[in-house]
Amino acid sequence: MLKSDGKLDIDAVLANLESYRPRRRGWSWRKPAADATVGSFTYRQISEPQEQGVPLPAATRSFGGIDPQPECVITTEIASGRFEDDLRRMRMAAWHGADHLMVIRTAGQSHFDGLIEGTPEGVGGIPITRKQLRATRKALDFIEDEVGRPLNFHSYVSGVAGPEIGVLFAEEGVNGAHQDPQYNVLYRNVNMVRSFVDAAVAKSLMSWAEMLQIDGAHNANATAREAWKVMPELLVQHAINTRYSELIGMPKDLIGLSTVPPTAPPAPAIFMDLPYAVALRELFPDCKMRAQMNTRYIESDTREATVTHVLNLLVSRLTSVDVQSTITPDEGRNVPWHHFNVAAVDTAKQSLLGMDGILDMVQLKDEGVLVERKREIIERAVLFLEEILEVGGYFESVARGYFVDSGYYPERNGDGIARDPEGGVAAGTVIPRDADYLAPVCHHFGYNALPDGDDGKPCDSIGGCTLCDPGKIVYVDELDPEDNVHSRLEEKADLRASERTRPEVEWFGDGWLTLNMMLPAPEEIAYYAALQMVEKMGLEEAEVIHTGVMHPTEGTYVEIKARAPYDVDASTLEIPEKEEVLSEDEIREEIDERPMTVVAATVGEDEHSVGMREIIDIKHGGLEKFGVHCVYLGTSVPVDKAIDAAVETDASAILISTIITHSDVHRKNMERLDQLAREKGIRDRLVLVAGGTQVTDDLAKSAGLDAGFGRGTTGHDVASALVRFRRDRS
Ligand code: Z97
Repeated sequence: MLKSDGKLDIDAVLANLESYRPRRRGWSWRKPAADATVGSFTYRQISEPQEQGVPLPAATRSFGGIDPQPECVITTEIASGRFEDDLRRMRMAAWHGADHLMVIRTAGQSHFDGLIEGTPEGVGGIPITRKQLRATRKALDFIEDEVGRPLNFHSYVSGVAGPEIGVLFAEEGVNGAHQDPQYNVLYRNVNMVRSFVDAAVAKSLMSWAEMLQIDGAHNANATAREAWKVMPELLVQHAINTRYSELIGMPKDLIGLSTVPPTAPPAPAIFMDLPYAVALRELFPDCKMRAQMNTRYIESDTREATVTHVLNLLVSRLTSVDVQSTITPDEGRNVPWHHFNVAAVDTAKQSLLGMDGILDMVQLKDEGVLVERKREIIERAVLFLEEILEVGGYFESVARGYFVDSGYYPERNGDGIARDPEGGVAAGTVIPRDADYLAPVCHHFGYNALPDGDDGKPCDSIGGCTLCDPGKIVYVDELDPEDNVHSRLEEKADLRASERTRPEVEWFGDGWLTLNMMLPAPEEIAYYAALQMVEKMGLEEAEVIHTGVMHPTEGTYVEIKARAPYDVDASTLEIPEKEEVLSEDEIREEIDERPMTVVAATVGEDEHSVGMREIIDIKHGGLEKFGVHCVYLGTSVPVDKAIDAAVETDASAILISTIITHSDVHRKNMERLDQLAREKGIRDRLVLVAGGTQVTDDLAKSAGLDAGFGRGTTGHDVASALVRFRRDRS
């Protein structure tokens, strides 16, 4: 059994996979919310809520933990390279609001010319296999029960094994896939005839399986020397794949266009990208838009990548988006890590919610530069298509290197990707079907012999195919005795079974951690100094993953990844019991009903006032914010004055603050406060609290006070404690 309150039980996922069947097929969209009001806010573009999840940080602290979900699907791209770790990453991302789990193989699937079994890790990652598809879909069933909404599982149909992958995906309930024959031709040098024939088969199967298709146009911006110049070509690539898919019978609402804005910082991004986005939507009004940020210029700076992502989200909100992709903000390092997957999902969620309803307030102009630029891009694309027809068609135009040329069409620089229609991987492997040809499954594309005189299904003659009768699917488990999921799990079996914990960024307990530091040195010195420092910390395999120049001589920000060769035994930790902090609303309501006055002072001969002001002033979220009436006496206040003021104002608490600690003066002041309150006979009705950098709760209590607050305390913490104390006493 999989347990909701514990870690994902990988062994339970792997058990009985031979009898696992996916519980549905096809893509799922989010359902518009029945109630548009969530907590204090009303939205215009949200969907039904999740049952469980992790809200945005501010929502947790200040808005009662609400977690509104935008109306469009949010993608996370998973690429840990080990499917057993992908599952955990999917769970984390789903809890933050991702419902499209897109698995990238770190090994190019296109390089495999057939299907393999098991879950071999091989060189650089795990290829597509039935076992890992099943395990993933099974884990997703469990995770979707946890979050209370459908989760879409997505992968890629590419390479000369494309038709086999199409069948496999249809059999195993995969919900979405990239499929675009142009990708194979241009980037994987698969023979063009073979690639288009294979695509017809794969698209036909995907249509039966009701999978959402995403095309490959975006690879042109990722590859082009100057990404923004490929705008006309992008429209052409979308058009070719969309029309081809339609002709094969794919419904338009399952055809997703991979729309990627062609610019990145420091370009005037919206000015250039918005006309492109408007053009795309105008040309393909019935298709779905899958929006992804531009990755062509992504560097190791996560801040920069995040802004690029947010600008893309603005385009999404100003036009329309059905699926919002979330390239992880560390894509530039080629290692998208767990916490960055989650960060990117949160960026999308936050931005989409933040721009909720924007088009109810602003309108895109239907005249002027937006329209002119849109028209210009479309005209260039139409001219491109006309030229393709003139020279004899798509194959000939690829042969001439028309695609991914660095010129802004009709300009050409002659550096496009040229492929030979007679060449490439698997050239000459397409042959006509015989009259009695029987495809391995129904819903194969093209001619498929029917039993004589029968108008049933082709597979009737063999008593059903694996799509019509899944009982016929043959499940083959791990074949390699060494390179398999069980041996990988075995390596970490001790750690999994123990209470020990190690950092990780990619795989369970891999020991990797990231560190950041700011060094007052030029970049080169900072680089090497940082490495030496990390070595002194006892970390291993240190590598600088990012440097940011603050000023050529004044300072450099450095990010490092390194491996911790040790772990911590959780059972040895002494974790202090945490006092639960009341919510802001609860405190405010209570103070509203029963007003509270407190006296506050920095006592003794101490002129520090900042800490105390932070705790009481409304500006910094102090006690005043909750409606507490604060009588602030100032600095260097004698302790007896604080007591007198409390009597005069009928205060329910005294807050004293001391920073100076020589001769233990902070402790003596606390003891004196308690003692004076007793002498006056008012100790019972007063809550006495001390604060300061050297104060701890234990110290204050041992000095006779009710509570002590040290570094990091907020007004919210103190307000919560005061309300609780007053409740206990009444
Ligand atoms: C995305 N960020 O989300 P191979 N077919 C098409 C593709 O675009 C791809 C493959 C197959 C990107 C990441 C990059 N694209 C994905 C149309 C990959 C996979 O099996 O690795 O050769 O190709 O779109």
